[in-house]
Amino acid sequence: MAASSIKTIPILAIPSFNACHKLELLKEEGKSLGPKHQEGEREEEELSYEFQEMLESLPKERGWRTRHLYLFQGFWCQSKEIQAIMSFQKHFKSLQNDVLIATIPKSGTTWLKALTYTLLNRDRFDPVSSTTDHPLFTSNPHDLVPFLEYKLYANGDVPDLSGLATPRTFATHVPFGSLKDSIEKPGVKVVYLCRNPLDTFISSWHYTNSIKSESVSPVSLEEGFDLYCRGVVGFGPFWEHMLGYWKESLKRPDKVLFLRYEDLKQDIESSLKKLASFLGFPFTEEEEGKGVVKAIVEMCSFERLKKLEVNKAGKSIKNFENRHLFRKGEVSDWINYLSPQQAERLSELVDDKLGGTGLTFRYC
Ligand code: PAP
Repeated sequence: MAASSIKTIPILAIPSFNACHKLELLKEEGKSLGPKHQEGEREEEELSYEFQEMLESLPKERGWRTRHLYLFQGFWCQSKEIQAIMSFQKHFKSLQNDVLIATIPKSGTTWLKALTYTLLNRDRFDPVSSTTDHPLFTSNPHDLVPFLEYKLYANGDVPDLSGLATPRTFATHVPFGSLKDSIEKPGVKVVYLCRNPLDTFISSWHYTNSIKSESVSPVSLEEGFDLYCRGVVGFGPFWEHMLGYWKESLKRPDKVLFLRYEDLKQDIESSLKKLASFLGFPFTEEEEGKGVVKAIVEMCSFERLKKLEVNKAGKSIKNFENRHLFRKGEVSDWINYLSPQQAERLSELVDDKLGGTGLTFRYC
């Protein structure tokens, strides 16, 4: 299932006369898409005027990586992602047995993609005998399991997904409520990975400041913390994101598997076996005897992935450098950044929002 084999059909509307006219006016005013414009500004200016008008009708806040986050369908999102989400909601047709990996950013998406890809493709690419020829050694996990909104439907494209190997495996950061009909086909499985909000915040803060455009001022820890606690973070509020998938996993445990990053860190072999069984590809005794589980765990480990050339020097999502996806990979790094008061405020917020739902976290 080479992501590179996916063909895309551009469907960006040809600008109306009115829009073209506005473009000319902007050029005259010196506001055109010149090279002096930085990525963060360009992201919004590349959008059609009709779309920009729609954006203007949405509540907005300062963005972490781009100028603004917009409140779209009840969650905070960047403009380009909104365009892609609208395209995927309109055009994506799920097939029986599709697998969808869902996370809020910085919960361990890259790790879960690596594990899922390696386990689902173990007949084609034997993890035990693979030395250097496994796709995971030359491709970042984000290229093996593409995001609906960052890759497949980005820029208004409508991809032709008919030639993909099955089970087709995709990923999304979109909250459960906005997946709409895309997972309702029988046999479609959703795997949600969650991480304690204190570590997720610190990971998000580091990442967005590492990849943001120069035209967007850095988000200080205090400012980011305040935005995060107010729910203003990509695909947030985080508590609503988590609760959407959590409730669905309780209602339909055969459809939605709810995993926690901290549990994977504590016992990755058990978590991997649970994942394989949920997806309908359990490990046989023979495979376990041959060391397949251990081989997958090792291949997908933070230490192994971080050292690969593709993850040191390559670029995947939106052309951001892969190396930023492999920072520390630990539980409780928040202790090194948050004051006791901040930690208390965020834990109280988590208790307030998630208390009584049965969803709890380990922070250390
Ligand atoms: P994404 O949602 O933007 O794709 P995601 O992969 O969820 O990002 O987040 C990266 C985090 O997962 C990083 O956490 P940190 O900032 O606290 O270090 C990264 O280190 C961690 N991570 C990446 N790969 C692995 C892995 N194989 N095992 C454990 N953690 C990992």
